[in-house]
Amino acid sequence: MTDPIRVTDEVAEALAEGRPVVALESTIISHGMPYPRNVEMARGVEAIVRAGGAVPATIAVLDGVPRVGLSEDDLELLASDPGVLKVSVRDLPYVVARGLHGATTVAATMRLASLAGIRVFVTGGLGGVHRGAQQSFDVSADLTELGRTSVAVVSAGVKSILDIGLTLEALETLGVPVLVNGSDEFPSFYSRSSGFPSPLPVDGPAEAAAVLRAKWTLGLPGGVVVANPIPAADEIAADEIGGIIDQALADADRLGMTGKDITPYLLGRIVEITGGSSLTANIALVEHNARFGAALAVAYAG
Ligand code: PSU
Ligand code: MN
Repeated sequence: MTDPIRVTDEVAEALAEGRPVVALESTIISHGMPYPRNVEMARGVEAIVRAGGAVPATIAVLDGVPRVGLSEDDLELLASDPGVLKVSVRDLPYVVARGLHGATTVAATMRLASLAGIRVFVTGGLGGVHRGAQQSFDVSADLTELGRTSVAVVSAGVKSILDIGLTLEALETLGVPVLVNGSDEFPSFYSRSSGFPSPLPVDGPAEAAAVLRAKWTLGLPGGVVVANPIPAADEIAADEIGGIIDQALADADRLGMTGKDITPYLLGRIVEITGGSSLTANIALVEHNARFGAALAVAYAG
Protein backbone atom coordinates (compact mmCIF):
# COMPACT_ATOMS: atom_id res chain seq x y z
CA MET A 1 0.00 0.00 0.00
CA THR A 2 1.39 3.42 -0.94
CA ASP A 3 1.73 6.26 1.54
CA PRO A 4 -1.43 8.42 1.48
CA ILE A 5 0.61 11.63 1.49
CA ARG A 6 3.73 12.42 -0.53
CA VAL A 7 6.52 14.31 1.23
CA THR A 8 9.53 15.55 -0.79
CA ASP A 9 12.93 14.04 0.04
CA GLU A 10 14.20 17.43 1.18
CA VAL A 11 11.38 17.87 3.71
CA ALA A 12 11.46 14.24 4.86
CA GLU A 13 15.23 14.37 5.47
CA ALA A 14 14.99 17.63 7.42
CA LEU A 15 12.24 16.18 9.62
CA ALA A 16 14.13 12.91 10.18
CA GLU A 17 17.17 14.90 11.32
CA GLY A 18 15.13 17.21 13.55
CA ARG A 19 15.93 20.28 11.43
CA PRO A 20 13.41 23.17 11.21
CA VAL A 21 10.62 22.93 8.63
CA VAL A 22 7.89 25.52 7.95
CA ALA A 23 4.57 24.51 6.37
CA LEU A 24 2.87 26.97 3.98
CA GLU A 25 -0.73 26.86 2.72
CA SER A 26 -2.00 27.03 -0.84
CA THR A 27 -5.52 28.54 -0.66
CA ILE A 28 -3.75 31.86 -0.18
CA ILE A 29 -2.10 31.21 -3.60
CA SER A 30 -5.11 29.87 -5.56
CA HIS A 31 -7.97 31.79 -3.93
CA GLY A 32 -6.36 34.56 -1.90
CA MET A 33 -4.43 36.63 -4.44
CA PRO A 34 -4.54 37.34 -8.21
CA TYR A 35 -2.06 35.90 -10.73
CA PRO A 36 0.89 36.49 -11.11
CA ARG A 37 1.44 38.25 -7.76
CA ASN A 38 0.27 35.04 -6.05
CA VAL A 39 3.03 32.86 -7.52
CA GLU A 40 5.65 35.56 -6.94
CA MET A 41 4.50 35.70 -3.30
CA ALA A 42 4.65 31.89 -2.99
CA ARG A 43 8.20 31.71 -4.36
CA GLY A 44 9.32 34.71 -2.32
CA VAL A 45 7.98 33.26 0.92
CA GLU A 46 9.77 29.95 0.31
CA ALA A 47 13.02 31.90 -0.25
CA ILE A 48 12.53 33.87 2.98
CA VAL A 49 11.99 30.64 4.94
CA ARG A 50 15.20 29.21 3.47
CA ALA A 51 17.13 32.40 4.24
CA GLY A 52 15.89 32.06 7.82
CA GLY A 53 17.45 28.60 8.12
CA ALA A 54 14.36 26.40 7.70
CA VAL A 55 13.03 24.17 4.91
CA PRO A 56 9.75 25.41 3.33
CA ALA A 57 6.98 22.86 2.75
CA THR A 58 4.10 24.28 0.72
CA ILE A 59 1.11 21.95 0.97
CA ALA A 60 -1.63 21.16 -1.56
CA VAL A 61 -3.43 18.25 -3.22
CA LEU A 62 -2.32 17.58 -6.80
CA ASP A 63 -4.00 14.92 -8.97
CA GLY A 64 -5.62 13.63 -5.79
CA VAL A 65 -2.33 13.22 -3.90
CA PRO A 66 -1.78 15.29 -0.73
CA ARG A 67 1.68 16.78 -1.20
CA VAL A 68 4.06 18.26 1.37
CA GLY A 69 6.75 20.26 -0.42
CA LEU A 70 6.14 21.49 -3.97
CA SER A 71 8.16 22.33 -7.11
CA GLU A 72 8.17 25.66 -8.97
CA ASP A 73 5.88 24.09 -11.60
CA ASP A 74 3.45 22.96 -8.91
CA LEU A 75 3.30 26.51 -7.51
CA GLU A 76 2.67 27.88 -11.02
CA LEU A 77 -0.19 25.42 -11.53
CA LEU A 78 -1.81 26.32 -8.20
CA ALA A 79 -1.49 30.02 -9.01
CA SER A 80 -2.94 29.88 -12.51
CA ASP A 81 -5.23 26.85 -13.01
CA PRO A 82 -8.88 27.89 -12.54
CA GLY A 83 -9.84 24.24 -11.82
CA VAL A 84 -8.05 24.14 -8.46
CA LEU A 85 -10.65 23.66 -5.72
CA LYS A 86 -10.58 25.31 -2.29
CA VAL A 87 -10.06 22.40 0.10
CA SER A 88 -10.83 22.48 3.79
CA VAL A 89 -10.73 19.33 5.94
CA ARG A 90 -14.21 18.18 4.90
CA ASP A 91 -13.19 18.36 1.22
CA LEU A 92 -9.95 16.33 1.50
CA PRO A 93 -11.45 12.85 0.96
CA TYR A 94 -13.43 14.01 -2.07
CA VAL A 95 -10.51 15.59 -3.97
CA VAL A 96 -8.32 12.59 -3.13
CA ALA A 97 -10.93 10.04 -4.27
CA ARG A 98 -11.51 11.91 -7.53
CA GLY A 99 -7.89 12.70 -8.34
CA LEU A 100 -8.50 16.47 -8.35
CA HIS A 101 -6.29 19.48 -7.63
CA GLY A 102 -6.97 21.27 -4.36
CA ALA A 103 -5.54 24.31 -2.62
CA THR A 104 -5.57 23.67 1.13
CA THR A 105 -6.96 26.12 3.68
CA VAL A 106 -5.40 26.72 7.09
CA ALA A 107 -7.45 23.81 8.47
CA ALA A 108 -6.51 21.28 5.77
CA THR A 109 -2.88 22.46 5.71
CA MET A 110 -2.61 22.06 9.49
CA ARG A 111 -3.89 18.51 9.28
CA LEU A 112 -1.52 17.48 6.46
CA ALA A 113 1.41 19.27 8.13
CA SER A 114 0.68 17.37 11.34
CA LEU A 115 0.49 14.03 9.49
CA ALA A 116 3.95 14.78 8.06
CA GLY A 117 5.33 15.75 11.49
CA ILE A 118 5.60 19.53 10.93
CA ARG A 119 4.86 21.77 13.92
CA VAL A 120 5.19 25.32 12.53
CA PHE A 121 3.01 26.77 9.77
CA VAL A 122 3.06 30.29 8.29
CA THR A 123 0.16 32.05 6.59
CA GLY A 124 -1.37 35.53 6.22
CA GLY A 125 -4.74 35.45 7.94
CA LEU A 126 -6.82 32.86 9.79
CA GLY A 127 -10.42 31.97 9.16
CA GLY A 128 -12.78 32.52 12.07
CA VAL A 129 -16.29 33.41 13.13
CA HIS A 130 -17.95 35.41 10.35
CA ARG A 131 -19.89 38.55 11.08
CA GLY A 132 -23.54 37.57 11.39
CA ALA A 133 -22.64 33.98 12.35
CA GLN A 134 -25.46 34.16 14.91
CA GLN A 135 -27.73 33.73 11.86
CA SER A 136 -25.54 32.05 9.23
CA PHE A 137 -23.63 29.61 11.50
CA ASP A 138 -20.59 30.44 9.32
CA VAL A 139 -17.60 29.55 11.49
CA SER A 140 -14.42 28.50 9.70
CA ALA A 141 -13.18 24.94 10.16
CA ASP A 142 -9.80 26.60 10.81
CA LEU A 143 -11.00 27.06 14.40
CA THR A 144 -12.10 23.44 14.78
CA GLU A 145 -8.71 22.33 13.54
CA LEU A 146 -6.83 24.68 15.86
CA GLY A 147 -8.73 22.99 18.69
CA ARG A 148 -7.49 19.53 17.79
CA THR A 149 -4.28 19.54 15.74
CA SER A 150 -0.90 20.30 17.30
CA VAL A 151 0.55 22.86 14.91
CA ALA A 152 1.48 26.50 15.59
CA VAL A 153 0.01 28.90 13.01
CA VAL A 154 1.79 32.21 12.45
CA SER A 155 -0.58 34.84 11.03
CA ALA A 156 -1.15 38.60 11.11
CA GLY A 157 -4.31 38.03 13.14
CA VAL A 158 -7.88 38.08 11.94
CA LYS A 159 -9.23 40.58 9.45
CA SER A 160 -12.42 42.38 10.16
CA ILE A 161 -14.35 40.59 7.41
CA LEU A 162 -14.75 38.35 10.48
CA ASP A 163 -16.10 39.10 13.94
CA ILE A 164 -12.76 39.42 15.75
CA GLY A 165 -14.26 39.37 19.26
CA LEU A 166 -16.31 36.21 18.64
CA THR A 167 -13.31 34.55 16.97
CA LEU A 168 -11.20 35.20 20.09
CA GLU A 169 -14.02 33.84 22.29
CA ALA A 170 -14.26 30.67 20.17
CA LEU A 171 -10.49 30.14 20.38
CA GLU A 172 -10.66 30.48 24.16
CA THR A 173 -13.46 27.88 24.33
CA LEU A 174 -11.41 25.51 22.16
CA GLY A 175 -8.42 25.85 24.49
CA VAL A 176 -6.19 27.45 21.86
CA PRO A 177 -3.45 29.77 23.18
CA VAL A 178 -3.44 33.06 21.25
CA LEU A 179 0.05 34.58 21.42
CA VAL A 180 0.75 38.06 20.11
CA ASN A 181 4.34 38.89 19.24
CA GLY A 182 5.63 42.22 20.50
CA SER A 183 2.31 44.00 21.02
CA ASP A 184 -0.30 44.39 23.72
CA GLU A 185 -3.08 44.47 21.11
CA PHE A 186 -4.38 41.62 18.94
CA PRO A 187 -3.73 42.62 15.29
CA SER A 188 -6.38 42.76 12.55
CA PHE A 189 -4.34 41.70 9.50
CA TYR A 190 -4.03 45.03 7.61
CA SER A 191 -3.71 46.96 10.88
CA ARG A 192 -1.69 46.56 14.06
CA SER A 193 -4.76 47.39 16.13
CA SER A 194 -8.15 45.72 16.51
CA GLY A 195 -9.53 47.15 19.73
CA PHE A 196 -8.94 43.77 21.44
CA PRO A 197 -6.08 43.31 23.91
CA SER A 198 -3.41 40.71 23.29
CA PRO A 199 -4.57 37.51 25.05
CA LEU A 200 -1.03 36.21 25.68
CA PRO A 201 1.81 38.60 24.78
CA VAL A 202 5.25 37.21 23.88
CA ASP A 203 8.45 38.88 22.79
CA GLY A 204 10.20 37.10 19.95
CA PRO A 205 10.46 33.57 18.56
CA ALA A 206 12.28 32.04 21.53
CA GLU A 207 9.46 32.99 23.92
CA ALA A 208 6.85 31.68 21.49
CA ALA A 209 8.79 28.41 21.03
CA ALA A 210 8.88 27.94 24.81
CA VAL A 211 5.06 28.10 24.91
CA LEU A 212 4.77 25.47 22.16
CA ARG A 213 7.16 23.19 24.02
CA ALA A 214 5.30 23.70 27.31
CA LYS A 215 1.89 23.01 25.76
CA TRP A 216 2.82 19.83 23.96
CA THR A 217 5.10 18.55 26.76
CA LEU A 218 2.15 18.90 29.13
CA GLY A 219 0.19 16.63 26.81
CA LEU A 220 -2.22 19.37 25.78
CA PRO A 221 -2.98 18.61 22.14
CA GLY A 222 -4.13 21.28 19.72
CA GLY A 223 -2.87 24.29 17.87
CA VAL A 224 -1.43 27.64 18.89
CA VAL A 225 -2.21 30.96 17.22
CA VAL A 226 0.91 33.11 16.93
CA ALA A 227 -0.25 36.55 15.83
CA ASN A 228 2.50 38.69 14.34
CA PRO A 229 1.33 42.28 13.73
CA ILE A 230 1.99 43.80 10.29
CA PRO A 231 5.00 46.19 10.37
CA ALA A 232 3.91 49.81 10.96
CA ALA A 233 5.39 50.89 7.61
CA ASP A 234 3.07 48.50 5.72
CA GLU A 235 -0.17 48.85 7.65
CA ILE A 236 -3.47 50.28 6.42
CA ALA A 237 -5.18 52.28 9.16
CA ALA A 238 -8.11 50.43 10.75
CA ASP A 239 -10.65 53.19 9.98
CA GLU A 240 -9.54 53.39 6.34
CA ILE A 241 -9.77 49.62 5.67
CA GLY A 242 -12.90 49.34 7.87
CA GLY A 243 -15.08 51.24 5.41
CA ILE A 244 -13.73 49.23 2.49
CA ILE A 245 -14.45 45.94 4.26
CA ASP A 246 -18.00 47.13 5.01
CA GLN A 247 -18.48 47.92 1.32
CA ALA A 248 -17.12 44.47 0.29
CA LEU A 249 -19.44 42.78 2.82
CA ALA A 250 -22.43 44.72 1.48
CA ASP A 251 -21.52 43.63 -2.07
CA ALA A 252 -21.24 39.99 -0.96
CA ASP A 253 -24.64 40.28 0.68
CA ARG A 254 -26.22 41.76 -2.42
CA LEU A 255 -24.82 38.89 -4.53
CA GLY A 256 -26.12 36.34 -2.02
CA MET A 257 -22.62 34.92 -1.44
CA THR A 258 -22.48 32.18 1.20
CA GLY A 259 -20.35 29.25 2.35
CA LYS A 260 -16.84 28.55 1.11
CA ASP A 261 -17.04 31.22 -1.63
CA ILE A 262 -17.44 34.13 0.73
CA THR A 263 -13.85 34.51 1.97
CA PRO A 264 -12.26 34.37 -1.53
CA TYR A 265 -14.90 36.81 -2.82
CA LEU A 266 -14.25 39.32 -0.04
CA LEU A 267 -10.45 39.12 -0.46
CA GLY A 268 -10.75 39.76 -4.21
CA ARG A 269 -13.26 42.58 -3.76
CA ILE A 270 -11.04 44.34 -1.20
CA VAL A 271 -8.13 44.23 -3.66
CA GLU A 272 -10.42 45.75 -6.34
CA ILE A 273 -11.76 48.53 -4.13
CA THR A 274 -8.31 49.49 -2.82
CA GLY A 275 -6.85 49.49 -6.35
CA GLY A 276 -4.29 46.89 -5.24
CA SER A 277 -2.95 48.57 -2.11
CA SER A 278 -4.49 45.87 0.11
CA LEU A 279 -2.59 43.28 -1.94
CA THR A 280 0.71 45.06 -1.33
CA ALA A 281 0.00 45.09 2.42
CA ASN A 282 -1.10 41.43 2.29
CA ILE A 283 2.16 40.34 0.62
CA ALA A 284 4.24 42.42 3.05
CA LEU A 285 2.61 40.82 6.07
CA VAL A 286 2.99 37.28 4.72
CA GLU A 287 6.70 37.91 4.11
CA HIS A 288 7.04 39.32 7.62
CA ASN A 289 5.32 36.21 9.00
CA ALA A 290 7.66 33.96 6.99
CA ARG A 291 10.68 35.61 8.66
CA PHE A 292 9.13 35.13 12.09
CA GLY A 293 7.97 31.59 11.32
CA ALA A 294 11.42 30.49 10.17
CA ALA A 295 12.92 31.87 13.39
CA LEU A 296 10.19 30.14 15.40
CA ALA A 297 10.86 26.79 13.69
CA VAL A 298 14.60 27.23 14.34
CA ALA A 299 13.98 28.07 18.01
CA TYR A 300 11.56 25.16 18.42
CA ALA A 301 13.94 22.66 16.78
CA GLY A 302 16.91 23.92 18.78
N1 PSU B 1 -7.71 34.99 5.05
C1 PSU B 1 -6.83 35.65 4.24
N2 PSU B 1 -6.36 35.02 3.14
C2 PSU B 1 -6.72 33.76 2.82
C3 PSU B 1 -7.63 33.07 3.69
C4 PSU B 1 -8.10 33.73 4.78
O1 PSU B 1 -6.48 36.77 4.49
O2 PSU B 1 -6.26 33.22 1.80
C5 PSU B 1 -7.99 31.66 3.37
C6 PSU B 1 -7.18 30.68 4.26
O3 PSU B 1 -6.83 29.57 3.49
C7 PSU B 1 -8.18 30.30 5.33
C8 PSU B 1 -9.46 30.27 4.51
O4 PSU B 1 -7.91 29.05 5.92
O5 PSU B 1 -9.36 31.41 3.68
C9 PSU B 1 -10.70 30.32 5.38
O6 PSU B 1 -11.79 30.06 4.58
P1 PSU B 1 -13.21 29.77 5.27
O7 PSU B 1 -13.60 31.07 5.90
O8 PSU B 1 -14.09 29.37 4.13
O9 PSU B 1 -12.98 28.66 6.24
MN1 MN C 1 -17.39 29.22 6.14
